[in-house]
Amino acid sequence: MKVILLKCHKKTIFSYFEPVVTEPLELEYLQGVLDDINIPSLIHDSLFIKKSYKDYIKEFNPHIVYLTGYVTATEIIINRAKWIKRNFPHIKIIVGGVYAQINYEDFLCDPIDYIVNSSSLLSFKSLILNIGENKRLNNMDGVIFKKNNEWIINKSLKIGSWEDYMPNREFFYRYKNRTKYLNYENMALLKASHSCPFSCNFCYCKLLNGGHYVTRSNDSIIDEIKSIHSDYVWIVDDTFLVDKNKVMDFCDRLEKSNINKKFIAYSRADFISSNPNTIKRLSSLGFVDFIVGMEAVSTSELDSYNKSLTINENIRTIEILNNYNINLTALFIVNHNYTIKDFKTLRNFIRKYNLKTYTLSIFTPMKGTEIYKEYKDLMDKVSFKKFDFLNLLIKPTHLCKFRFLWEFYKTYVLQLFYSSKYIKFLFNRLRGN
Ligand code: B12
Ligand code: SF4
Repeated sequence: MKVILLKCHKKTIFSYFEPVVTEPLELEYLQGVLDDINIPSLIHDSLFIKKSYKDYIKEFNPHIVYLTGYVTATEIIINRAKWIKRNFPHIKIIVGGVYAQINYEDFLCDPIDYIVNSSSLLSFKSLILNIGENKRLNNMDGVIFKKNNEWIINKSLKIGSWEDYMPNREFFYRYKNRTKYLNYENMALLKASHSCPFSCNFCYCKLLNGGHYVTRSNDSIIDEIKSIHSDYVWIVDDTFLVDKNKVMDFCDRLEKSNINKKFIAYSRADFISSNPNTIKRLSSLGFVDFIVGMEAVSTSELDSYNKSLTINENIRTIEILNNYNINLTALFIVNHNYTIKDFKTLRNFIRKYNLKTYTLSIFTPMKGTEIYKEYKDLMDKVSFKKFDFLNLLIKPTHLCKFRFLWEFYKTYVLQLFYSSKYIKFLFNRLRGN
C-alpha cells in the first residue's frame, strides 16, 4: 500500500510576496505514523513542489490520497478529490486537518471516502490499517465514513495526553533553504501543545482537540529541538508561555543542553507583562521574536473579545520586549464597526510605540466559533476562500466598503515606512531572493 499526503493552498494577496514559508509539519507527522507501519508515502506541497499533484498521483500510483488544507482551501480540496475519483476510482480519499476536524460537514460529498474529525494520530493509524486490511469500518471514534451510501458520523476522538510520534523531517531538509519567517530563514516548526486554555470568543484554535489543552514534557521538546538541523525553530503553539514553572524548567533544560538556535514563539501579553525576568532569560537563550495577539488598542475592545487583557498589559509587553531586544510581531484585529477615528487611533498607537512588525486581520468569524453563530446569517453566501482575514465578510457599520478597505491597507502599508526589516524583506523579494 502507498499513500500520498497532499497539502492544498489558496493564494491570498500576501502569498505573492511569500513573507512566511514553512514546512507542512502536520503532513510530516502523518508520514511519521506511516513510516512506523512501513507504508511508503510521499508529501506534495505546492509551496515547494512545482510538479502538479496530478503527475505525482500518476507516477506514484497510490492506494490512498490524504488531502488537507485550511478553511480557505476547502473548495480546492473538494475539486482535487473530484479529479482523483474521476481518474482513479480505486483510490481511497481521506480528508483531515484543523479545518475538517471541526467542520467535517463541508466535506460530506461523493468523491471523499473518509473524514478524520480528530487530531489523534492514532485515529489516522487505525484508519490506514483498516483500509489496508480491507476491513469494514463500524464504530471508530474520530473517523467519519460511508456505509451503504450513508455517512456514519462518529464522535471526535480527543487526545488526553501527548502522543509520542515524531515528524519525518526529510521533506523539511530537502526544502529548508526556502523556509522563512520574514527575514529569518532556514526555519523549522515545532509543536508542543494542542488547543489553548484561554477563552477569546473569536478564536478557532482553542476549539481544537475538543477544547482540551494538552501539553508535552519539556524533555521531549528539548529532545526534538536537539534533533532538528536548522538555524531557527518556530514553536507554533497557540500560546507557548502559559505555566511559569514549566517555562522556567524549560529554560533550565535549554541552558544545560547547549543548543545554539534562535526561537520564535507565540505568547499572550499577560504572561510577558507579568514575567519580565523570564523574558530576559528567554532572550539570553535565543528567543528573538514573540508573536503576540494584542488584538486591540483599548481595554473595552479587548473585553468585547473576552481577551482577559488590558491595554496596559499590551503596552508593558512592548516595553519589556524592547528592553530585552526581542522583536515583537503584534497581531491586531480590525473590527467592521471601526470608524475613521478608530483607524487613526490604531495608527497612532502603532507609531507611538514604534511597532515595526505587525499584522492586521479583518474581524472574521470562523465557522465553528462562538461568534460565528452571531454573524452567520450575514455571511452565508461567502465562499470559503474569503476566510483569510483580508476580506471584508461583514458589511462595515460606519464606513463604506471601499473606505474601510482603504483605511485597512493604509494602516498595513504604514509599516513599510517604519520597518527596516520589512524594507529589507521587500527589497530581497524584488531582487528575486
Ligand atoms: C503556523 C501556522 C501557519 C503557517 C503555515 C503552517 C503550516 N503547517 O503549513 C502560515 C503562517 C504560512 C499560515 C498561513 C495561513 N494560516 Co495558519 N496557522 C498556523 C498555526 C499557528 C500553526 C499550524 C501548524 O503548523 N501547526 C503544527 C501542526 C503539526 O499541528 P496540527 O496541524 O494541529 O497537526 C497536529 C494534529 O492536529 C495532528 N493532525 C494534523 N493533521 C491531521 C490529520 C489527521 C487525519 C489526524 C488524525 C491528525 C492530524 O497531528 C499533528 C501533530 O500533533 C495555526 C494555529 C493552530 N492552532 O493550528 C494557524 C491556522 C491553522 N492558520 C489558519 C489560517 C486561516 C491561515 C491562513 C488562511 C491565513 C491567511 N491570512 O491567509 C493562511 C493559509 C496559508 C495557506 N496557503 O494554506 C487558521 C485555520 C483556521 C481554519 N478553520 O482552517 C489557524 C487555525 C489559525 C486561526 N487563526 O484560527 N499558518
Ligand atoms: S486568541 Fe490566543 S489566547 Fe485567545 S483563546 Fe485563541 S489561542 Fe488562546
